[in-house]
Amino acid sequence: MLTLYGYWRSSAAYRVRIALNLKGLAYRQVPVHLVRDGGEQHGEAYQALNPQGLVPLLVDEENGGAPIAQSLAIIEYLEEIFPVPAILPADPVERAQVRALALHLACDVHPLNNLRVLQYLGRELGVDDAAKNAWYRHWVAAGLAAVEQGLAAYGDTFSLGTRPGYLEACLIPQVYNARRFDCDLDAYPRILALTARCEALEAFRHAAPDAQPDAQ
Ligand SMILES: N[C@@H](CCC(=O)N[C@@H](CS)C(=O)NCC(=O)O)C(=O)O
Repeated sequence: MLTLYGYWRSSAAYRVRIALNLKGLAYRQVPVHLVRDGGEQHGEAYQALNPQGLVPLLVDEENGGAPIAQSLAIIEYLEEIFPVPAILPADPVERAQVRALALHLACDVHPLNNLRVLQYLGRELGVDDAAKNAWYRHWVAAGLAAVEQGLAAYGDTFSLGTRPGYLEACLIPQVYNARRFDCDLDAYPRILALTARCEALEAFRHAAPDAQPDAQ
């Protein structure tokens, strides 16, 4: 049994839910409330599982049950253990290009806008909400502009041709975040079109934040 510790609005957990669904894997969810009581991710029970204090976290009972943190480590683990259907391209160059776009979102954009970073800006540095939103939108715009250029390679389809995969698992949660913070996305027609194609698919609909059992 696969168990995913996550939070409905966590875009990193959303990536993993998409990957699990694209692979058709059944999984159990354990919600970790990131806000209530200061955040369950900081509590003793969760810290014992994941000292990084972040979601998602995956536990695969069939494979020893050792907790695996970090969404991309989890997704790559799933790709290794459940290789069919693959979510990365077979060609090494194409695979590296997909990873490069996904990593740009996951490593260069998302961490700057994560909950604890925004909390630090507000609580420790006294940054007001307007300035925090400007910060947020600045980094999203920089990241999405680069990804928009990168998507030119994929035409009007998906990163795997007829179907979405790793790239879309990272992109669609970032778009969800951007919309949540009212970022203007008009400058990214390829991203919007790809997002619409993905959002029509069951794997993405079932992974969406509002469809999660802990959604509020
Ligand atoms: N690089 C990590 C990022 C994980 C992450 O930032 N998770 C957020 C939710 S999207 C979180 O747990 N935030 C809790 C906090 O900031 O206190 C990954 O890809 O898993």
